Amino acid sequence: MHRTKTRFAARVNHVATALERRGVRATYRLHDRVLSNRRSRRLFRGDRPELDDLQGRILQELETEGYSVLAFTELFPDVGLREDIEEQSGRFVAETKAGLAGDRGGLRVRAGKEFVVRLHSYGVELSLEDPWFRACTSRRMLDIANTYLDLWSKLEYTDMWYSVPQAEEAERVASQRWHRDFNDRRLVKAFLYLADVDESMGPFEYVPGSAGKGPYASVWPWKPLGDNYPSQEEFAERVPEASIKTFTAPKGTLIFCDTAGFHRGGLSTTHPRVLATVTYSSPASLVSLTERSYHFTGALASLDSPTRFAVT
Ligand SMILES: O=C(O)CCC(=O)C(=O)O
Repeated sequence: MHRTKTRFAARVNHVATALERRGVRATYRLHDRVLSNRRSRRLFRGDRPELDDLQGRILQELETEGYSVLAFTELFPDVGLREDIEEQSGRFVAETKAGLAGDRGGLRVRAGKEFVVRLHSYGVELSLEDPWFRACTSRRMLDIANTYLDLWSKLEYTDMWYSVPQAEEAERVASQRWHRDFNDRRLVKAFLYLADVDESMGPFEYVPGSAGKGPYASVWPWKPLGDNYPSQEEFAERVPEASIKTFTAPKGTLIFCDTAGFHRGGLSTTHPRVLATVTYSSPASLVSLTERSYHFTGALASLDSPTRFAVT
């Protein structure tokens, strides 16, 4: 009897989940094609930013390859901002090391991704006092994301990550495995390395041409709530190793990437990999697939319209 009831409950649960997934997909498509994103595209096209040569190059590389790499100081020659971010990262690293050496109680980790300690995680209050957030909300970054997405985007997620070194024989889990991000069919992430990252430290890796209309876009193509983590064995059969870009790079490297394309990283077996990250996605994503990681507590009136749109 108990067995029958349990099986019945499992079936009900399965049907409910399937219906819910269908509902989420329909909501995403409706907001992408008609509701949220249409307005957001109109807002962007009515006030298109002028990109300088460097921003133009980043955009072009995002379009053709799905990524662009540069030194943070190329985009932000302001020494003060770089120093503030370094100081912020230094504090985060020191606190994380102390936490890892102690009872680990105060460390921010998410279930299933315990190998990454986060500065903020979700539900944090942020303002322009936060140096990395200041960079992410700057028009230097936002105009690139908005132009690539062809709409006023939402700054959905921002954080610093400390990837804790794992045992040599550790299996890849979660985002250490090849996947497409579930967030949106087209999105912009940026990663700022806050430590030199070598081959042993789980460098970010990407398959150029796996986003947009690239040659690998049709390999397990992006779909809302789609098959984002294919079998890694099948992945290796369909995506030759020669086509993978591995980002071993010095501290201060900034990587822009459309992570709707295939990527992985973060399995360090030697030193902690420390980076800052940000995600810009469409309003449709925020309505249906994702959750903003922070609450903006600064003065909204002091922000220009695209920035205010991005943080609210
Ligand atoms: O940690 C990495 O290098 C991969 C990150 C990732 O998969 C993501 O941000 O979606």
